[in-house]
Formats: sequence, C-alpha cells, structure tokens
Amino acid sequence: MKLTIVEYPDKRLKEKSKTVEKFDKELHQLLDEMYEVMISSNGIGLAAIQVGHTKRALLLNIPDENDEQSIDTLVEMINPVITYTSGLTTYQEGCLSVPSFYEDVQRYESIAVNYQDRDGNTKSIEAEGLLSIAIQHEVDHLQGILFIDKLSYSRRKKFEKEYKRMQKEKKLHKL
Ligand code: QAP
Ligand code: CO
Repeated sequence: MKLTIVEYPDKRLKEKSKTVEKFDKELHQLLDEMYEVMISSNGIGLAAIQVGHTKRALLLNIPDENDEQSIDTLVEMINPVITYTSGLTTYQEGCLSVPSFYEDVQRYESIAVNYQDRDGNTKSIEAEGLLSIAIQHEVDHLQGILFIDKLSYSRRKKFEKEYKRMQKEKKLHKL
C-alpha cells in the first residue's frame, strides 16, 4: 500500500472524507503506514486524505517539552467531531501537503472532541495549546479545507505567487 503525500494543488485535498464504519485490519494497516509517512516527513499531524484515502481518520504526534516525538504520545482519531470550543489563538501553521510554506492562522484556543480509536471505542478529550491547534487543522482536512483557505485575500495571493515560484524551481532542480 506504499503511501505518498498528496500535495497542493491536487484536487483530492478538497474531497470530503467519509465516516469509517469498519474497524478492521485494513484500517489498522492504513494507520500504521500513515504513521511511517508522517514521521519520515517530519510531520506532527496527518489526515488520511493527505495520503489519498477519503476516510475520517487522522494522526497527531505532538513533540514533548524536550521537542522529542514519541510513539507513546501518538493519538489516532477516527470519525472525530469537535463538540465544544472556547477562546481564540494564533499560530504559524504549516502542512505536509503545502511544503515549505508557513503562515499565521487563527483557531480556537480550547476544544473538546469526541472520536473513536482504531478499535471503534468511543473516546473524548479536551485539548488546548498545540494539540488543540493540530486537531482543528487535521479535522479541517476531513472537510477538504487547507490552512491556506483560511488566509486573508492578500495573504492567499502572496501564497499562490510564492508557491508557484517554488514549484517551478523544484521542477528545474529535477531536470
Ligand atoms: C499540522 O503539520 C499542524 O512545510 C501538521 O517542509 C500545523 O506536521 C499542526 C511539515 C500547525 C499544528 C500546528 C511542513 C514538514 C509538517 C512542511 C505538519 C515541511 C515539513 C507539517
Ligand atoms: Co495539513
């Protein structure tokens, strides 16, 4: 099932992901392979649609105080729903599907989320800080929304210009 990251402007990133009904081996294998891709790409969050699978599934692995990422703090969320929000915060976000571009995005400060784990057990957590931001970013992916879709008109134009220039350079580099 070799997975690769789907990058903007690929249209698949605009698709709405579908509710997961079967918590089977196939789902587990997808989650395991998503983890490999996320870690090897230096990511802290990844939604299934970013590897071309339209399932409501995402991973989060926020580094600890020592900036170290451990599988012990890996969170897998299936069918997540944000049930409560409060406050606002701004963070300079990036995305594995929009490589090398970072921009400030406003999010809720604190949230509560209901979700299922890989075996279909119902869970709920409250989150704040980077985990809260990462969950909101990844849940947006499940609706086909990227962080660049949240930018003001002028910042979005700046992004399109910078990103196109980068893509051209990448192509030249490959030749
Ligand atoms: C989403 O983002 C997120 O451009 C996860 O060259 C964003 O893992 C969570 C990455 C902001 C919390 C705050 C981006 C890696 C990783 C790049 C990522 C890149 C290499 C992004
Ligand atoms: Co992303």
